[in-house]
Amino acid sequence: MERREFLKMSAAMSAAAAVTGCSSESAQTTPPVTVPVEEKLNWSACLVNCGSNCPVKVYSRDGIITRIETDYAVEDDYGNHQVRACLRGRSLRKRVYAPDRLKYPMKRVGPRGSGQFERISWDEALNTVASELGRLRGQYGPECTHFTYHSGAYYSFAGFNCLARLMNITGGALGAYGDYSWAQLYQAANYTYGDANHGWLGSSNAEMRKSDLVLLIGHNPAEMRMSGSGESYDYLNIIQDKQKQRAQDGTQFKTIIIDPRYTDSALGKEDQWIPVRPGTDAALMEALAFELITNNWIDQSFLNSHCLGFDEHTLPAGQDYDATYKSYILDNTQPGSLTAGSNAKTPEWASAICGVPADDIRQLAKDLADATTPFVHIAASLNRQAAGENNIRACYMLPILLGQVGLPGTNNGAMCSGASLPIATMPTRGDLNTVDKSISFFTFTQAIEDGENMTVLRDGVKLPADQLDANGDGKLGVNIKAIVNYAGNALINQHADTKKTEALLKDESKCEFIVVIDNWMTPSAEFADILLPDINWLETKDDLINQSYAAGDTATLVQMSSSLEPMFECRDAYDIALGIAEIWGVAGQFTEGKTKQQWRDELYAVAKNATPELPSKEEMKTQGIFRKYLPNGSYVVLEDFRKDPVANPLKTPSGKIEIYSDRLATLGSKWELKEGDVISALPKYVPTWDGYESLDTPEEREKAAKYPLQMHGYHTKGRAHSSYHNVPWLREAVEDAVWMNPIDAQERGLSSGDTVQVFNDRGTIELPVKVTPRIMPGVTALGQGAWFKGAGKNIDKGGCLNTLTSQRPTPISKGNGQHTIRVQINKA
Ligand SMILES: Nc1nc2c(c(=O)[nH]1)N[C@H]1C(S)=C(S)[C@@H](COP(=O)(O)OP(=O)(O)OC[C@H]3O[C@@H](n4cnc5c(=O)[nH]c(N)nc54)[C@H](O)[C@@H]3O)O[C@H]1N2
Ligand SMILES: Nc1nc2c(c(=O)[nH]1)N[C@H]1C(S)=C(S)[C@@H](COP(=O)(O)OP(=O)(O)OC[C@H]3O[C@@H](n4cnc5c(=O)[nH]c(N)nc54)[C@H](O)[C@@H]3O)O[C@H]1N2
Ligand code: SF4
Ligand SMILES: [Mo]
Repeated sequence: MERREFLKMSAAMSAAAAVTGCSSESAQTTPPVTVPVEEKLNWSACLVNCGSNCPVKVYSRDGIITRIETDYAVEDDYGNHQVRACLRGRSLRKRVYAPDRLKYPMKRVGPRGSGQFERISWDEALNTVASELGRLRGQYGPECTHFTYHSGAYYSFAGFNCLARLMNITGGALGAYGDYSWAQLYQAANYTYGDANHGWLGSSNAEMRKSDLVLLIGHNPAEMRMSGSGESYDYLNIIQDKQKQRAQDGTQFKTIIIDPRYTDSALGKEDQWIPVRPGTDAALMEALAFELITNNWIDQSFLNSHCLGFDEHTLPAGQDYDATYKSYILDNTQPGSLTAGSNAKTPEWASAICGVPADDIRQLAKDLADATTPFVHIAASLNRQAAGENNIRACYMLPILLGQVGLPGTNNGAMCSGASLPIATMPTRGDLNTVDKSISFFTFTQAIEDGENMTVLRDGVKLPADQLDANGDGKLGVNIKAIVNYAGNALINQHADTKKTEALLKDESKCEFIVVIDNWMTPSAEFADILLPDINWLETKDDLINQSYAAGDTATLVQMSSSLEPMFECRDAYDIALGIAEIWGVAGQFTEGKTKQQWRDELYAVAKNATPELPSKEEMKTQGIFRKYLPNGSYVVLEDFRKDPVANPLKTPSGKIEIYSDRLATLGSKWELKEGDVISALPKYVPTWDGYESLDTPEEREKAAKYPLQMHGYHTKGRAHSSYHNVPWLREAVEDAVWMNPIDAQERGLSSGDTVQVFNDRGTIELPVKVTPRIMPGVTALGQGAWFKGAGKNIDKGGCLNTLTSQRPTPISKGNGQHTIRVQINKA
């Protein structure tokens, strides 16, 4: 059996090598194989976290993938169009047959992180996991167990939910709130619009069709929403139509992109690119506000009726004019006056910080005021900066000041809503979780180091009310002792400061047990004590998947079937969780007496019930995909609130859009903040650690001089995070190189292709440089997600961006400012 599977894998690898013209080690030793069998087609899906879950057509012979195709079942008419996979999905065959695919359960035999493993049986592996987790959970309580962040496999059935379910029915695990994507954005939304739903997801993409000015602030759909049916497709289709119409009859329409890089979303498709220094958008927004206010381009009646804290007309309780946004922007103390003080947020003031010429700021303000339906889209990239919460709040002010909220063709600044169709997922039984404490996802390394002493007011620990003292403070009281890392590479690669994480994880007295469940030998897998091989997406059968959380305007359901057997000894998460449940004697609770097939049929029935037009399971096996354009129609965010703010109040304490947040004023005065961290009632630009303007301390000034270049990350076409890194086709197609402006390159004597060292106090990476005017001077950028190769070494030649990033949490959400980086770059 095993030998046969090895032969199959070798055959697949040599087939892949024949296509690329490369030879892999195994290809040279492959015996000839006869492949007379009929080719089969199965629909499956790409389950990464890029916001889509594209269907893929998997052709196979005798259980070996022969080729991957994408959807072309319908004519490509927009609205009923093809849902095509991007370059990554199309390379899936290479990913399934990557040489580092995990084949058997393994245990660590060298020091942790050394990558030395030995094959063991599933019995031994599951018994070790069960006994180690049992031992630690018995000794420290279930709250010593932590699931590290994971977004590598969006299964609806045999995925993470099975492991969460196992933990919950046996006491639970330490909670983690927030995520690497949007933690700061959730808080900005929460404090401004009352809940994350009204600031996280905004109007649907289709509303752009009614807009005459689309402003993308750090939004780059062409690279980070690449699905052939996703947001990038909607965006391109809409702007192409609008630009055609403009050429024909002069209809007003403009697209403006604010980004330090000239992205693929631009490339001639934009009307204007405004490069901005990373982390300084808030200063730019304040100058735009200055222009809107002083030219009387604001919507005063909207500000009066729907907002709190703009000026003397909507004073927050107990405050006077000095506390309002208008007073702050104009730096004056006289209600009704437009006289500006010496600290007014003028275009000249902002220009020195954000790098946008003052005249361009004035023109942008005028363009926004002239537009009848401006559509403002702020990307999550701005929230991954040191003052992420304030960046997003500052940008929300544009549509708010203009009163362009809740109306057709507008957006309140949030990321576009994606269409979706309901499906059911494996129930996790969160109701049985006995652990009522949680930490911010980003502070798990701190909780390994010294969770016991992490507090509510300093570290953002969340405790139940009865565990808080009179001041509202309290300690977490436990360290993370056991980690379950499933379908995630955030144990080290995707988390910040890899060298610091490496040192922490290597100390086995701290986190005593780590189980990693993955498909490949990733940097996180190398830190496992027990390593379990999951099956691959293309090997799964009968999972109904929706098109994830950023599907764009076309909702899709995909039926995953397979003619492949799981390779080698791989097992899916359901079987892994059930195996441990059996050892712990809770198999009955885990299965509820149902077989796997019964679970899957039941979950399908729920989806079918919710969408009766969905074909039967059998029909879906051949049809593969079910699509529906705008199933709930186009959506305008805050439409009801706009119509009647009294009848449809927001969930903020005032029921209004809170420009001034009393809750944040309280947090700012009560929480223990690090030097330079600001939590302010009003959205405010503030200098930050490792920002363009350094913090005003001797150490920070010295650091800024030592590391003169700003750097920021971005989500590259070549990967979804670290996923797909091990596909050589993609490494060739999308070079991992640090982008640098010719002015900075000339100063350093660098040309494109030179190998450089990029370094700061946290570490050094080595990789090629790409010299290009597509990035502004003084700023450098690197696609995140390359695999860390710096364990035990001084230089990370893998070029993992997180070797340079900081674990210092952001002020409110205690989240990840991973786009805030300062470096120096020299020729290697
Ligand atoms: N190809 C691909 N697509 C992906 C992913 C992936 O890894 N690969 N990941 C997915 C996930 S989980 C997420 S959360 C999203 C992330 O989506 P985003 O957070 O929007 O993506 P980023 O690429 O980080 O940033 C988008 C753009 O913002 C710019 N930028 C960086 N800092 C600043 C700043 O301070 N101001 C301004 N104005 N612009 C700035 C970058 O140059 C980049 O072009 O992407 C999703 N899509
Ligand atoms: N510097 C910097 N760091 C960042 C970001 C940034 O912009 N800059 N972005 C952050 C963001 S927004 C996010 S969402 C995170 C993403 O961080 P992660 O959620 O860690 O995402 P991936 O790197 O894609 O890792 C997914 C893992 O799942 C594994 N996997 C894939 N399929 C399967 C499967 O079927 N079963 C199992 N068991 N495993 C599987 C992959 O091999 C991989 O190890 O990264 C964050 N890190
Ligand atoms: S990476 Fe995203 S866009 Fe590309 S195929 Fe996979 S799901 Fe689709
Ligand atoms: Mo993300």
